[in-house]
Amino acid sequence: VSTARRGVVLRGAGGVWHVLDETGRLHRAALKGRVKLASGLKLAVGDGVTIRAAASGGIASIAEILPRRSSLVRRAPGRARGERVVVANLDQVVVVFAMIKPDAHRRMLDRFLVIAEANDLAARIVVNKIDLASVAEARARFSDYEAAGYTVHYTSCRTAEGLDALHQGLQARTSALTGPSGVGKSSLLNALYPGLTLRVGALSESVNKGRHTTVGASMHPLPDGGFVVDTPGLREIGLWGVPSDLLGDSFPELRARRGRCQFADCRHEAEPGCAVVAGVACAEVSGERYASYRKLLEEARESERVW
Ligand SMILES: Nc1nc2c(ncn2[C@@H]2O[C@H](COP(=O)(O)OP(=O)(O)O)[C@@H](O)[C@H]2O)c(=O)[nH]1
Ligand SMILES: [Mg+2]
Ligand SMILES: [Zn+2]
Repeated sequence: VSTARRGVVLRGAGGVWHVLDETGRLHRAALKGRVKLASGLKLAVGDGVTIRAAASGGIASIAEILPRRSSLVRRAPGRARGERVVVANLDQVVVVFAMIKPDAHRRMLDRFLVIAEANDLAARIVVNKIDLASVAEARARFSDYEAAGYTVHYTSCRTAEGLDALHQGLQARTSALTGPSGVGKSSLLNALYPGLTLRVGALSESVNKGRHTTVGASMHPLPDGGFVVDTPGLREIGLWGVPSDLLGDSFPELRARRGRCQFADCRHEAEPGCAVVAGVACAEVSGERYASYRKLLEEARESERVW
């Protein structure tokens, strides 16, 4: 009889899960039906598990799913049913954009940040390719995110600017790295971890080409501790079913003012005594971020009507 080992699920396909055990060995493992029932959980990438090696070279079995410290969830809008955990045990979402080529898409950035906030996950922003502009220009364009409390890394793979700080930000954490294609995600990872052939993005991009299939998340261990997680589905347009009444609290600078609104359930639209609207009027709250909030609020309500 083999002993149980702890491990973490790196990826899964067709009922076979790749589990990295605590000694650094990779196992192919399968989940038995009664494990699912006992825990009430569906296994997800990022889950901590215990596995039992197969007696004679076959596939290992997953004996137990360990409690989660966080989960990145995709919901059907307005419903608890149909919830799917995309990645378990993430520490942060790292959203990568380019200063130019392609131009940073602020609404898309706000969408990623809302998804992180709605899942109680920290987020940091990377503005790459700053060699193609000035740092002053980049800082001016993203200052409202810094004011909202986000860490913004200004980086260049060409000059290596900002890479040390980003490296520290990823160390010993599990980070979902996301952003549009062409902004430099693969280049950043190759610059940060030379010699490590991380295929983040490459795999999902090629598999997705011309198809409507969504490829599941995959985790990649980093040489100095921590993981980067590729979550291809996160790049799809949409709010992932973030309920409209959670939206105001998913903008940190709006959340900080809510207590000063006249109404406790203020949606920061046309209500009297709204501290957010007042903040926008005196430029203490970014007008662009507020415009994003209003647009995403409409979008969330629209999908709730449809559902
Ligand atoms: N000028 C400049 N180009 C970059 C930088 N980082 C990446 N690139 C280029 O941008 C293109 C897309 O990079 P890639 O890493 O494949 O982006 P990904 O799709 O996000 O993984 C490539 O031609 C890179 O050489 C940067 O910091 N500065
Ligand atoms: Mg790439
Ligand atoms: Zn308000």
